[in-house]
Amino acid sequence: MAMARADVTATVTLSGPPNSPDETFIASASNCGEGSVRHTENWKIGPKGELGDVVVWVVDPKFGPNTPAPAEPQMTQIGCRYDPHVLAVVAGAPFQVLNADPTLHNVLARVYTGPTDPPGDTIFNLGQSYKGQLDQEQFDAPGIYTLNCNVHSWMQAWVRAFPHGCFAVTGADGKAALQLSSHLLDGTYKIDAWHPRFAQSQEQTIVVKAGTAAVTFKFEGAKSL
Ligand SMILES: [Cu+2]
Repeated sequence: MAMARADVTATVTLSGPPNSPDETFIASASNCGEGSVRHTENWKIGPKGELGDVVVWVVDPKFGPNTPAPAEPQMTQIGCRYDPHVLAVVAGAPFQVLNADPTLHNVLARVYTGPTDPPGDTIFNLGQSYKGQLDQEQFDAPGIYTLNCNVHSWMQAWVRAFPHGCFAVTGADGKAALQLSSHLLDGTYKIDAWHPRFAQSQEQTIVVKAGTAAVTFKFEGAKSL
């Protein structure tokens, strides 16, 4: 009997306190559906250090036949925040952008050039004026991009675009199952993880058998931006 194929799964934890913990601030905004007391969204850390908003991907995946196209992701503006805070997409493939607020947002997408440099080229600047407005956008090149809204200065999200669909983003439980990974050919792969508050590569090696492997990443708070 053939062994059932499962996903490549990742578990990500943070050890020690981060260098830039979240802070509370007052936002002046109407029709945002939330109070004016807000907090920055740098960290999603669980009780045991489970780290959310971490993008995990196979570096150079080799897929078997009949591998389906990955699901089309969506970025939602809700409560004058981006949901999710960190999104992964396939370069050259469309993703959806939804305004779920009864107010004007614009989505300014720029190239992320590093923690100390100003943002790079503008990729698109999408105005969304009404609740329910749904548009499609895409990033043609793999890379890291930031989204900002000029109406609500605190709104920020990250989008990481890949040349393939074998990636996932950890939830609040620090866990992720990489989409399409059950279609990987057996073999040895590099796998990496990225969180917006870290500059270092976390690359390690996994051996995938029957589409399955489990990997653990540990980020150190002391090395965070
Ligand atoms: Cu906005």
